[in-house]
Amino acid sequence: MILKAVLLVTTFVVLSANAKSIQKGDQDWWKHATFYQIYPRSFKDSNNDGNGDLRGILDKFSHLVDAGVDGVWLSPIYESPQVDQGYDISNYTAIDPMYGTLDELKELIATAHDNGIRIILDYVPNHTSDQHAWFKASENRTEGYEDYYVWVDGTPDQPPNNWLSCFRGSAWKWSEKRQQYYLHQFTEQQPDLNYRNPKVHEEMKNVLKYYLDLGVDGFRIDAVLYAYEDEQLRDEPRSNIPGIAPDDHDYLLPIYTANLPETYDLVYEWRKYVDEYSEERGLDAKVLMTEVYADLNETIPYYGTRDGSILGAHFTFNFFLVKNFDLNISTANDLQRIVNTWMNALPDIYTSNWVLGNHDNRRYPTRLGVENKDGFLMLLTLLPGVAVTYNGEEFGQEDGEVTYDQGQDPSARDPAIFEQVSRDFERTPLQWDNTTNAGFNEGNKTWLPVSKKYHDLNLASQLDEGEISYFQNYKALVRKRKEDPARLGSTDIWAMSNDTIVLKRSYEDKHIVVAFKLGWHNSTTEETILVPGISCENGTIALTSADSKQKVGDVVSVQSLVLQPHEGLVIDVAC
Ligand SMILES: *[C@@H]1O[C@H](CO)[C@@H](O)[C@H](O)[C@H]1NC(C)=O
Ligand SMILES: *[C@@H]1O[C@H](CO)[C@@H](O)[C@H](O)[C@H]1NC(C)=O
Ligand SMILES: *[C@@H]1O[C@H](CO)[C@@H](O)[C@H](O)[C@H]1NC(C)=O
Ligand SMILES: *[C@@H]1O[C@H](CO)[C@@H](O)[C@H](O)[C@H]1NC(C)=O
Ligand SMILES: *[C@@H]1O[C@H](CO)[C@@H](O)[C@H](O)[C@H]1NC(C)=O
Ligand SMILES: *[C@@H]1O[C@H](CO)[C@@H](O)[C@H](O)[C@H]1NC(C)=O
Ligand SMILES: *[C@@H]1O[C@H](CO)[C@@H](O)[C@H](O)[C@H]1NC(C)=O
Ligand SMILES: *[C@@H]1O[C@H](CO)[C@@H](O)[C@H](O)[C@H]1NC(C)=O
Ligand SMILES: *[C@@H]1O[C@H](CO)[C@@H](O)[C@H](O)[C@H]1NC(C)=O
Ligand SMILES: CC(=O)N[C@H]1CO[C@H](CO)[C@@H](O)[C@@H]1O
Ligand SMILES: [Ca+2]
Ligand SMILES: [Ca+2]
Repeated sequence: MILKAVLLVTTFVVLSANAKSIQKGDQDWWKHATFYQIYPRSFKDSNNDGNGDLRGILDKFSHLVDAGVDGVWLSPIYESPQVDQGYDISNYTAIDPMYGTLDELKELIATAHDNGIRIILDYVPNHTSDQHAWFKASENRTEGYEDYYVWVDGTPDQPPNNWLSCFRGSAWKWSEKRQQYYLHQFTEQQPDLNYRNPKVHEEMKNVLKYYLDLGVDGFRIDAVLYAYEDEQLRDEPRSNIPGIAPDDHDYLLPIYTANLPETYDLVYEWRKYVDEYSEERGLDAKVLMTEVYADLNETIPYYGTRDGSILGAHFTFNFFLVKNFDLNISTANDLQRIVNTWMNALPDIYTSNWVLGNHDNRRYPTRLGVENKDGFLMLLTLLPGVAVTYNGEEFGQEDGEVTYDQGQDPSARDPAIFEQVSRDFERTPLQWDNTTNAGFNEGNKTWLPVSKKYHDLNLASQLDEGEISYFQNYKALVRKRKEDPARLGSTDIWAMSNDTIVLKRSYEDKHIVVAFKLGWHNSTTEETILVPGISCENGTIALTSADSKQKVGDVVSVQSLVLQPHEGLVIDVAC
């Protein structure tokens, strides 16, 4: 006990050296924030059981302070049988013992706030675990719980309709006990809650309140587009995408199981709830960010407006750089188009946001080319609005190596689809240093294998502030985001050729220019560009990609700027 107390004091002292505790009264704190997603199971394992945990996050908290992020979003830490890595929750208001205790969560919130960092929790409203007390009671037809889930009559061999689970096969599971089918849009251990029941709305608001009372600063809302389904249970039409197996979710067009109009209203209801909560108590805004993979025209309404005020999410994740950009076929023109399409669809009152990776997608250095990773980081951080970092991205971690036998992702339990579908590659443990298990723990086991790349690719090797490294660039870019042109400036983006993209952020007479020559069309030759829209001749190099020949502080001509393949430059211009 005494030892523990000493350790806590030490931690506090070390961190408070950098302390910039939260400025209360800043309602707009989130509008230009850098959010950092922690996937807790892979972050840091403090007790050598192979799984990352809350104590591990506390042990590494000084790294988040050093990185300079404004907010941390934790993927689920709640009690769960872990069928879908914690996205199958058996009790929303209990912490899974694998991750630690409620006291540790409280300590994490306090530590974060002492260091000026906000804490966002994951909120998983579409479904619970089949081990949740509500589901057990509902399956049992216990009074009051009968309609907590989507129950439909049928016979064991005839599901109610053709709907498919996101994780393959019918979305319906027969319950022997209740002699009815229940709906599950993910695994069969994840029964869908019934949002046509007002009691479910109450219960789920109580979950929000529970964590708001603990002082969290907002929620990332998981898979919300699946909240409602067609009441008439109509069959969905074929998508007619070639080569898709009949049990694959993409075999059908999800017109009756995703993005129903009621889903938007649900988000607006939660927004009202968190706004009222903070207004009544005189607190800073509590932020809602929604996870929706959909067409632009179905994504933007999650923000929602009426009479000039925003009704819905503070922002809904912009996944278009993740989903619509393919290293093999896309050009700088495509990149420009993806950025402009999003910006043009977004009314000025909405806050933009940019994402290159998360726990559901291949890590972007792997996806977009290891040599391109600095350039993409420059774009991600200097485009307007919120920037989101998936843990490990800040030091350039790449996908790990995972075999089928080592795989853990329930959506990929079939060797034929493993490589293509599994999300295990982006979930391997964080590579802290070049010690055993990359410093993730000291034990023999890890829940997913540590990537063999860790000997060369780890955070510790990038901590020297005097050397150009990916992490030093990350820190510098997070700081640069606070400068006027990045925070408030206008945005222009141009494709100069198939390979080269220029982003210009301008505020009064100050400009921040990102010039980036992507290297994927086998371009081996340098390219000379003229940065558009700038009247003076010279700028000063603020940052370079790792193997650039340019030096920070050098003066370069923006009228005739030479770029090498894969080179990314950030240039300050004043005129
Ligand atoms: C969830 O866990 C908390 C804390 O252990 C407990 O108080 C509560 O009754 C549980 N709720 C349900 C629905 O099981
Ligand atoms: C199941 O229902 C019976 C009868 O209504 C009730 O006595 C029992 O407590 C219920 N069990 C659960 C787990 O809800
Ligand atoms: C969104 O646009 C697509 C075409 O890109 C169209 O098929 C669809 O009906 C539109 N959806 C809505 C809700 O307007
Ligand atoms: C891109 O090309 C590489 C090499 O030609 C290939 O291995 C990879 O599967 C391709 N990726 C996609 C998404 O088509
Ligand atoms: C690793 O495994 C070996 C052999 O099973 C055991 O002797 C050793 O104590 C383990 N080390 C740790 C840190 O768990
Ligand atoms: C990492 O550690 C291994 C073994 O301890 C050593 O052989 C290797 O040179 C180290 N790599 C780097 C880049 O320091
Ligand atoms: C640019 O890309 C397009 C389409 O990928 C291709 O047709 C064209 O030849 C390329 N232009 C140059 C100059 O490489
Ligand atoms: C790049 O060059 C390699 C080897 O010269 C060739 O196999 C490949 O098709 C080229 N890729 C593109 C996109 O031109
Ligand atoms: C631009 O920089 C070059 C090289 O440092 C210098 O010779 C030139 O005078 C500068 N031009 C202007 C307009 O300052
Ligand atoms: C893209 C996606 O499906 N993200 C999450 C949605 O919810 C399911 C089930 O909760 C998770 O497995 C996914 O990670
Ligand atoms: Ca652990
Ligand atoms: Ca649902």
